[in-house]
Amino acid sequence: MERRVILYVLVLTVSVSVNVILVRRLLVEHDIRWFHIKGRNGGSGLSERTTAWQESSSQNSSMDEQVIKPIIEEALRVTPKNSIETTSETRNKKTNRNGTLATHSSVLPEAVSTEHPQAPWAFNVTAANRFRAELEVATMTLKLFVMTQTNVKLNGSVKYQTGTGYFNITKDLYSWLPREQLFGYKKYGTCSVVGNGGILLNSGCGKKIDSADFVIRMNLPQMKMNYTDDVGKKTNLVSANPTILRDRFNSLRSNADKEAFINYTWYYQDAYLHISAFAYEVFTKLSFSGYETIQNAKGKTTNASMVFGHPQHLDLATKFWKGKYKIKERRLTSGLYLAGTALSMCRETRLYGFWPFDQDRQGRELTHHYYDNVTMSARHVQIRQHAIPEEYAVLRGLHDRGVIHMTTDRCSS
Ligand SMILES: *[C@@H]1O[C@H](CO)[C@@H](O)[C@H](O)[C@H]1NC(C)=O
Ligand SMILES: *[C@@H]1O[C@H](CO)[C@@H](O)[C@H](O)[C@H]1NC(C)=O
Ligand SMILES: *[C@@H]1O[C@H](CO)[C@@H](O)[C@H](O)[C@H]1NC(C)=O
Ligand SMILES: *[C@@H]1O[C@H](CO)[C@@H](O)[C@H](O)[C@H]1NC(C)=O
Ligand SMILES: *[C@@H]1O[C@H](CO)[C@@H](O)[C@H](O)[C@H]1NC(C)=O
Ligand SMILES: *[C@@H]1O[C@H](CO)[C@@H](O)[C@H](O)[C@H]1NC(C)=O
Ligand SMILES: *[C@@H]1O[C@H](CO)[C@@H](O)[C@H](O)[C@H]1NC(C)=O
Ligand SMILES: *[C@@H]1O[C@H](CO)[C@@H](O)[C@H](O)[C@H]1NC(C)=O
Ligand SMILES: CC(=O)N[C@H]1CO[C@H](CO)[C@@H](O)[C@@H]1O
Repeated sequence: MERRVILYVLVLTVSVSVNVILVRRLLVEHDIRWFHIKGRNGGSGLSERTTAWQESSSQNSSMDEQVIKPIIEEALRVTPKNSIETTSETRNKKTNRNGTLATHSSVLPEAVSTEHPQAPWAFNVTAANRFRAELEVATMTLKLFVMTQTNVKLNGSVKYQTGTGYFNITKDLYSWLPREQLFGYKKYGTCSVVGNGGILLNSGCGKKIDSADFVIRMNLPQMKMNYTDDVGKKTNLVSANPTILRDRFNSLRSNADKEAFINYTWYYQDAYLHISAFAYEVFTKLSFSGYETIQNAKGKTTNASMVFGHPQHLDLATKFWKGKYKIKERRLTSGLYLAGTALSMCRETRLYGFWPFDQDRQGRELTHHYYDNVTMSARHVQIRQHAIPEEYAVLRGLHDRGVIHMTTDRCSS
């Protein structure tokens, strides 16, 4: 049967990442080598130095145990009686694969309509708690999600997620960091994690998305009024890929570029913009510029804040997902990264806009993003470092087990 390659496309938008060519170009464009220390053998005295994370884990491993032990205990506790669970039998009935997906049936992993009355779906609290605990132990979201004055040390260094470089934690950077982790383990009841897939257009899911306690979006998506019915308008955390600052805001070179960026953050209200400043060395300076731009305008022309993702967290999350599910890809998408992070932070994680197919179940042609007019097939050529179908299958599996919920259809009003 002919499998359509269109799959290599995506909903999750491009991640925390750029390709090598872009990296090289930027390295030349911005002379920013001085910003980081070279690798261990690069003669910068790094042999006696470790990352802040390594330091803290060796100096006080009891702290990790103290954090994690109750998590595990709680996960293993008996499921409360009043939790609603459907049987996996009910859930796994492939009732609605039928009909609507003729052309894709060979590649769709159970395209279950989550709104379908014949397949009542409910969170499996036991399964969710177990998976959350496993994920937390492996990725330490509670401790490491964003860089804080607790998980890095002044005059210490962090290791870049990619490559061998280190970055010294200067006084300035240190002063920019929040004192403690802002996003706790199971801190929120429900979270919406919003991918940018074309499936959201005309979905009517806006109200449902906004009804969550905490709304996570990715890659600074378009939030114009036009889309509110479909994607909502509430945002608590949004990832800001440095490539967006480069491509859409001209690397924040001029004041006009900065103003345009600040202006654009209006849509995110008082959200945290999460930037991976230490995934690639070439983007650190631009990320700092983003931070300063926001900070200078804060309370005046923007209410948003910027936080730096901890590269160690990104690294651990990458290892967890790739290792556990044998996903072969260069980089995780921000979709899977943030969905996993939400799983740690939220009791109930609901995903929207994750749908890597070029049609919906009714055969409607979908665009790549809900806000653009780019067809999936035109886009897929450009996305090579991610394994979107595999990631989708992983999330689908978690949905089927009641660990997360995926909405992949229109929302009934
Ligand atoms: C380790 O962490 C625990 C809990 O935060 C704290 O009580 C203890 O004093 C710490 N020990 C050291 C050596 O820092
Ligand atoms: C919920 O998940 C647990 C752990 O995976 C499993 O043992 C149990 O059968 C599930 N319950 C239902 C109703 O599916
Ligand atoms: C960090 O380094 C600066 C300059 O080298 C020094 O003045 C300061 O005391 C150091 N701070 C700490 C906490 O090590
Ligand atoms: C980083 O810190 C180390 C040790 O304190 C120092 O030798 C090195 O020059 C620093 N690098 C930068 C870029 O400031
Ligand atoms: C809504 O979309 C139309 C085109 O579809 C556009 O002309 C208009 O400017 C948009 N309005 C807003 C508020 O973005
Ligand atoms: C900022 O937004 C306002 C209102 O949407 C608009 O009038 C103004 O031109 C924008 N400024 C920039 C620099 O984009
Ligand atoms: C910031 O928040 C305040 C209080 O909600 C609001 O009045 C103001 O308009 C907001 N400013 C911006 C730039 O969004
Ligand atoms: C999207 O592209 C199609 C085909 O090029 C065109 O007919 C349609 O008007 C475009 N829609 C928008 C919103 O730009
Ligand atoms: C419209 C359609 O495709 N109907 C199919 C639904 O599934 C049954 C059993 O799998 C098929 O026999 C129908 O043809």
